[in-house]
Amino acid sequence: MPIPESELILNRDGSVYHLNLVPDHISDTIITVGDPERVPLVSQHFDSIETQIHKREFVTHVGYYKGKRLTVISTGMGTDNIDILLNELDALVNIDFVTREARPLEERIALRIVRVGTSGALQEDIPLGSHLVSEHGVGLDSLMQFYPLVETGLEVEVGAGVQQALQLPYRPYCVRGSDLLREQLGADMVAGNTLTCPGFYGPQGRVLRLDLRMPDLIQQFQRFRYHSAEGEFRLTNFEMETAGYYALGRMLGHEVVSLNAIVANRATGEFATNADQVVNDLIQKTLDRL
Ligand code: R1P
Ligand code: URA
Repeated sequence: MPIPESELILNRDGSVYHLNLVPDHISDTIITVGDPERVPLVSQHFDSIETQIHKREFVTHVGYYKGKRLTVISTGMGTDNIDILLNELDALVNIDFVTREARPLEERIALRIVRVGTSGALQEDIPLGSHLVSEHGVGLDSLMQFYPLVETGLEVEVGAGVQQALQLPYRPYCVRGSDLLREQLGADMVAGNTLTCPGFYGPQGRVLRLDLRMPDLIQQFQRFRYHSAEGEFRLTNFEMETAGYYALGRMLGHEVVSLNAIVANRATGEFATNADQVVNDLIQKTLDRL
C-alpha cells in the first residue's frame, strides 16, 4: 500500500517535508548537532562541500572529509525534533518516493548517525571539558508513549527505578545506543548514561524564579543507582535528545551514538569558560575517527 501524501509529505521539488532533502543528498554517515551555527563549524573541515540546504532549524551541509562523504545536519533542541529527523532520514533511504512504498527488508539501509552535542554533568567526578559517550539514554520525555519500543529487562528496570525515585506518573524509557559506534568513536571518552529531559530548566532541576515540584530533583538523579550482573548503573549527564535518538534508531534499524561535550557541571555549579573549544575538539575527534 502506498503511504498517503498526508503521511509522507513531499515538497514540490520532491524533497522531504521538514529536512528539505532528496535521497541523493545524504551520505550513509551523518553527524547531527543541535545548533544550526555548529553546522559550518563541522563542514569548515571538509575538503569540499557539495550541498547546502536549510529549512527551519534543519541546516544541512554535505561534503567530503579526507575523501569520505559526510552529511552534517542541525536538529534544534528536544526529542520532538528528533522524531522528525529520524523519520525523515529513514524515509530518504528506506522509502521509495515514487512508489511511496517502504523498501523490502533485505534492501533496508542502516545509517550511521552521530550526535555531537553539549551536555551538563550530573556527577562531580565528570570534569568540565571532558567528552562523554552515552552508553544508554534515559528518556523523561513523552516520545515513547507513542511507539511500541521494545526494551531489555535491564532497560525496563532502570526506567522503573527512575520512575520510583522521582515519583513520576509514567515509566521513563531507557535504551542502549550502538556498541559499534561507541567503540569506534568513544573508546577513550568517559562512558555514561544520559538523562534526556523535556526542557533545560525545571526538567533539569534548574531554579531561576520558579520552584520545582521536587526540590531535591538533582540529588535524586545523582543518588540513583541500579545494580545488575553488568555492574552499577548511574546517571551521568543531562541533555535533551539522546534517548529519542537511541529509541528511534533501534526501532528503525540505524546505528546511533551520542557524544557529549561536557560544558556544565551541576554538582559543582560550574560552566566551562572554554565551552566552544570543548565542542570544537569533539568535532575534530569525531571527524578523524569516522
Ligand atoms: C540545550 O542548551 C541544548 O544543548 C544540548 C541539549 O541537548 C539541548 O539541545 O545539545 P546541543 O548542544 O546539541 O543543542
Ligand atoms: N545542555 C543541556 O541540556 N544541559 C546542560 O546543562 C548543558 C547543555
